[in-house]
Amino acid sequence: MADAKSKFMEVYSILKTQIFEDPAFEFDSASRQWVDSVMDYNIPKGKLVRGLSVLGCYKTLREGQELTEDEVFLACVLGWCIEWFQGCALIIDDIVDRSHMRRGQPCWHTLPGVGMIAVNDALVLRNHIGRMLKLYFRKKPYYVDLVELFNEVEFQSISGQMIDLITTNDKDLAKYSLTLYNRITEYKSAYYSLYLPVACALILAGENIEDHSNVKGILVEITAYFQIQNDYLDCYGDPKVTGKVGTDIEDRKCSWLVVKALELANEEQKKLLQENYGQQDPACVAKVKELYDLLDLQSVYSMYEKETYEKLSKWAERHSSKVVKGLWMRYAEGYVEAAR
Ligand code: DMA
Ligand code: MG
Ligand code: MG
Ligand code: MG
Repeated sequence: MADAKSKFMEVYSILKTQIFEDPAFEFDSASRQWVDSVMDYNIPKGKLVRGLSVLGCYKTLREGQELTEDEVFLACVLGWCIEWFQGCALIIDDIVDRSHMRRGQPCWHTLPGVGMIAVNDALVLRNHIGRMLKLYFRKKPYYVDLVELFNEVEFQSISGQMIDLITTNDKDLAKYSLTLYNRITEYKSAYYSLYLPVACALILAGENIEDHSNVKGILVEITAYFQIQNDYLDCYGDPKVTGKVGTDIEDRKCSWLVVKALELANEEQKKLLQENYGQQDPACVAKVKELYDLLDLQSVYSMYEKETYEKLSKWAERHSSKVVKGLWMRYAEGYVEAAR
């Protein structure tokens, strides 16, 4: 694992060098330095679980066969394309969620001299992906499949982000339900976080991803487990551990916690939520948190977490796709969702 990580980091440096040599740009030193900081600040500082999973899944699929140097390299390139996508998505997510901390450092858009340039920086990162795919995969028979995969997954993620955001315009919390919650989670997180690494590995292994649509169901369930953890930590996590400060209550997010609170609350408590949820005022946020405590949401979450962990472990163990089992173990072991 440590080995895989250092190999992965080596490939990061190579990719950066290639980006600077891109014939489409004549980088002067200021723009070169800018792009360099955009990448270093926003891409390699997470847990890299998604990126590393491509190589992990690919190895599982090629069980028994040693991968060549070149195969390992290409798997790392695709892993980095996912991390690049994540870097881009998080820059935008932190702007629209009005967040200030990410991965233990101030969010990119809050830095002096960055501000709303961050919007364009996110687009720059997204466009690097197309250039990397072209550079390393243009001549492969599966090139079109890869490009389409990244396009499709991007569309699903930004659509999920859109639903996550426009839901908060609704002043009536009555519409916040587990069904809506699951829909948001599936689109904003599942496809790029879990399906994308698996699909990249399948394509590298010469498989047709259309033949593996049976992995989607369990990947969506696993994502729900991690997104619920993410929502829980938004309120109850220690910023020193999660690397960020939550904003879900202020942002009126359709978070798992508020959905549970609405399920458990009596009429008076629902009224309190209606009046205080989604307000920037710290006094309102405190009232919401008090209600969460009164409803003992920490225990409700613990129970959900334990049951679901067991359920998913059994399900993944029995799943017909060996990749699913490996992926579940990798994510469940080394993964603090909050660190993204
Ligand atoms: C959105 O979920 C995730 C992305 C990037 C598609 P979120 O806003 O809850 O994520 P986070 O808690 O990490 O800001
Ligand atoms: Mg966010
Ligand atoms: Mg968000
Ligand atoms: Mg969150």
